[in-house]
Amino acid sequence: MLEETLLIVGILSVVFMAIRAYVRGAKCKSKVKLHGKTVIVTGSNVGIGRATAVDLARRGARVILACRSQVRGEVAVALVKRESGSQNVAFMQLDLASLKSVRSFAETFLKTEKRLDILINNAGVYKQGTTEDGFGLMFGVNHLGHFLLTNLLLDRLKECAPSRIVTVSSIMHKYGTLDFDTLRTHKEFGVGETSRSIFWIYAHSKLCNVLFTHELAKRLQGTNVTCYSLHPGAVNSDLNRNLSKMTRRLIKPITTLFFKDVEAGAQTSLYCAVQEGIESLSGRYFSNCAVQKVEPKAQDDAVAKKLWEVSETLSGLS
Ligand SMILES: NC(=O)c1ccc[n+]([C@@H]2O[C@H](COP(=O)([O-])OP(=O)(O)OC[C@H]3O[C@@H](n4cnc5c(N)ncnc54)[C@H](OP(=O)(O)O)[C@@H]3O)[C@@H](O)[C@H]2O)c1
Ligand SMILES: *[C@@H]1O[C@H](CO)[C@@H](O)[C@H](O)[C@H]1NC(C)=O
Ligand SMILES: CC(=O)N[C@H]1CO[C@H](CO)[C@@H](O)[C@@H]1O
Repeated sequence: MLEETLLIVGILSVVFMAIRAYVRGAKCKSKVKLHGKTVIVTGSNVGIGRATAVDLARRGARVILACRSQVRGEVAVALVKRESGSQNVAFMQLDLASLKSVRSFAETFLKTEKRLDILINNAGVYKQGTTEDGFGLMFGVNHLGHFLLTNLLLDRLKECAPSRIVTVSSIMHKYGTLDFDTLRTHKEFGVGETSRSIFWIYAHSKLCNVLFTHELAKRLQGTNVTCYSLHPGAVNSDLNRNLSKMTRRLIKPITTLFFKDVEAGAQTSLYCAVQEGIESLSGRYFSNCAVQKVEPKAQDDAVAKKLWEVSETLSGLS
């Protein structure tokens, strides 16, 4: 009886470890060091962003944690310093749900920092709400705030070329559509009143990430600044924090077994940020540390250009 139990426990552990190893996915193998380089990671006080920041700090980069909460940001700075063994980590306040905050972040950054070599647009929300400027929270934070931020930092990135812009999208972009009529008549682009609409609006915002990167690459031709969008994998993070307690309890066994931990979830962001030799893939979408094909709607030149122009207007750039 005891032997049988031990055997079953043994087999289950091996199966569990095999599944976990498979789930972990590809690893960024680049050994590139980043001494003398400066990196910004948005939304880096927890989750994929913080794991990304730790790795970049280990490589010797000066890492700026661009987070909306001073308290959570400072706590994260201490943690990233401890885990990376680097002291070259700093917090700078950035609330992507406020265009004013984005502008003041960029202003402070450009005044106080000399370089910008890698910008990682990582912050994201999956929840209902409205930004300070009256946009839907998911459109405002996931797309528009990062659109403005990137544009305000573009000259510095060009001065420091070769440099890179990495935008964390999601496989959910496949369910997204871009309805410019909705955007014209409802500038908030959806607030997310029901759990169904939250799903769809999140998907739209993640499609924006892919199309933004597509158009950005064109505009950056000849500058040695390159850009990439990506899916990090299904990652066990706090992104689901706004789901009900019941739902979170229900999906817990699934996420524990089948979702990546945040270190594994950071690998494709890191790959896009540092991997040597991917410059010719600027504008493309990555997953599991490899470039992926996307559907026509996610590489539509005309739609990407229109999204850019609409975003310029909405963010007050033009
Ligand atoms: N987890 C997944 O399975 C998965 C799958 C596909 C794509 N993604 C994408 O991966 C990225 C990282 O997500 P995660 O899974 O690491 O989620 P997370 O643990 O919830 O982290 C999200 C980060 O974004 C920050 N953030 C939210 N609103 C912000 C705002 N207004 N201004 C500045 N920062 C803000 C959060 O800060 P606070 O702590 O202050 O809220 C947090 O640091 C997101 O873009 C997400 O869409 C995740
Ligand atoms: C881009 O990089 C190449 C190769 O290093 C260099 O020859 C070229 O001058 C650079 N172009 C710009 C605009 O910096
Ligand atoms: C379950 C849960 O936390 N729901 C919250 C999701 O976010 C909205 C707006 O931020 C809150 O009103 C809900 O209570």
